[in-house]
Parts: sequence; structure tokens; C-alpha cells
Amino acid sequence: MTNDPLQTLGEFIIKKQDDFRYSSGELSRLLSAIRLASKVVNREVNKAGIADIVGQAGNTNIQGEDQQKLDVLANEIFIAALSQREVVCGIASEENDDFIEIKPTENGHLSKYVVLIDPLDGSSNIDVNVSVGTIFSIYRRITEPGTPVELKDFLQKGIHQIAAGYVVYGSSTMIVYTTGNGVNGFTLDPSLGTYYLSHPNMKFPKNGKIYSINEGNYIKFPQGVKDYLKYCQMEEGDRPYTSRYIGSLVSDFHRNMIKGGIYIYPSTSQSPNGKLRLLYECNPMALLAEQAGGKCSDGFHRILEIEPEKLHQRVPFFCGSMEMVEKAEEFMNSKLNSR
Ligand code: P6P
Repeated sequence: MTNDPLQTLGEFIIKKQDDFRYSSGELSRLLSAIRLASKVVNREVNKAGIADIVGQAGNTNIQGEDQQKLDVLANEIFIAALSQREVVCGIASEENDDFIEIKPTENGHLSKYVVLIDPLDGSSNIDVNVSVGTIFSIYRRITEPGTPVELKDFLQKGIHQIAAGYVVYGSSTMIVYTTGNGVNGFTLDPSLGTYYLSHPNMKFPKNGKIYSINEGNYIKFPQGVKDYLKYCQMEEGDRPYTSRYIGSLVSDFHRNMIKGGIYIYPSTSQSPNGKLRLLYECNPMALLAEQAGGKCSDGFHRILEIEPEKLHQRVPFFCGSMEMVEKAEEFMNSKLNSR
């Protein structure tokens, strides 16, 4: 018996567009631009060791992090793909200090979307051939179409995201995204350059046995995090759990969504707001987590409800299986939790 042919990402995008009666097709074209850019980045990531594009670009980004050459290249690829299709009026990127206005061409289409992106997350893993990812977040602009895009178009709460997703350049390359009606995963067949629906309706297991955190920072953690880690390591009930930390948010998140688990990047004595950026890392991953039945907070408050104040602001991040995040929040809210 032949299996039904797998649906391609392109067919899926068009089919989902029909779910929105008044859709203009602009979001479909935007998602297609991301699909195209991901294939180009995938090709560069897969040959990074050969071409002279590994290693540092010799400058640093606004985060004060050494920009890896592939970071810069991935950023250029996504900005080009998005700006050439008149599907966005503005782009904010981890690699750019300020947002970029995408002006409409003469009599061109007035786009209503802005995109925030981490073009190559986990880039410190590039030189050692460990998986990396792209994270994207899409909003409808709040200022008048046809006027210059403004900072307020980007500083929107995560609950207002129209769509969010990631590309994971791993043992296989996948796009996982949501437009607010569940989470679906597509795997790239590199021989055809086509993404196929391989993980329909992805769901976080309610509980899990994996915790992902950089325990090298243990002494700098808040007491609540230290107490939660000791809880995870106790020989009791379904514990001890297993520690798995790749150093690429996208990869740790992806594994935890499939197997069950929690990812934590908390505040530390050195970085009171943690490391991860709210707008193009935490918000898109939080929308995916909630759409997949998981939970995401800063240890106290829902990530998607945080009012952004700055483009590159950081927040502590607890994300994954509902019951594991709730247990971690219990320790964070315990009266004993102090630095
Ligand atoms: P650390 C990559 O730079 C990143 O933003 C996430 O992808 C990853 O989980 C985290 O930082 C790793 O940070 O401090 O543990 O090396």
C-alpha cells in the first residue's frame, strides 16, 4: 500500500491561508521568503568547514558578542529574502543595533508586517559542528501603512505575534512554526530542496525527565534555581532527571518539545536579566511552547505578557513541559528564594 504523499511546506502554507478568509496572501509570501532564506543558510552551514566562513568576522554585535562570519552571512540572507519580496515594512535582528525600515517601491505593496529575527542562534557552536538555529517572530505593524515603521511596531507583547518559528540546522534541517493554530514541523529533503510535513501538530509532553541549563553558572544562580536543580537530582519518584544542554536554544527546545523537558536560562548575579533576548528569542519560543501545550515564564510571569521596553532587552527564561515549568516556578516563588 503506498503511503499518501507527504504535504510540502508550500502546499501547507497555501492550505492554511485558506483558513483565513480575508487573507491577502502576504503572510504566505512572508513565510515563503523565510523558507527560501533557510535553504540558503542551510547550504552555507552545511559547507561551513570548507568555505572560509567559519570563525569570527572580526567585529562584535550590540550584545558585545564576537560576530561569527556565518552570523553576518545568515543575517544578510534573511534580510535580502524578506526585503526583496515586499512582504515586510521593517526588520529587527540580533545582529543589527537598530531596526531596518523596508521602504515600499514606487506604487509597491504597502506591507503590514514586521519581522524580528535571530538569524543564527547558537553560533558559538558553528566551529565545532554542533547544530544551530534561526528564530523568527512576526507582528502586524501598529503604525499606519505607508508611513515609516517605528520602534513601537517592534516593541509589542508576545501575545500579539501573528506567527513565530525556528529553523534547526541539525542532523536534519527542519522548520517548526505556528500561526496561532498549533505547531507543525517540516523536514528538508536536501536532494529536492523541499520541506515536507514530518511532525504535524507537535505537542510538549505534560511532564518530562530532561532539564537543560548551563550548570557552570551554578554558584551565580538564584536560590530557587539551585533548589530546583537539587530537586531534579534527587533519587525519588521519577527522578533523578537527565541533564542535556547543547548550547543552542533551538536544539535544546526542539528535543525537549519532542521528549519532554525544561530549558532554563535564569538571571545570575552577573546578569540580573539572564542572557536570552525577549523579542527575537524568548517571545517566539514562548508562543511555540504555549501553542504546543507547554509553558514559558521568567520564573514568575508569563513571557508573552511582558511589556517590551528595548529592542535587545534580556529576560530570564523558563520554558518547556507544563508540569516541569510549574515545579520550577514553585521553587522560584518559595520564600526561601534569594540570590
Ligand atoms: P551559554 C546561544 O548564544 C544562546 O543564545 C542560546 O542559543 C543558548 O542556549 C545559550 O545562548 C548558551 O549560553 O552562556 O550557556 O553559553
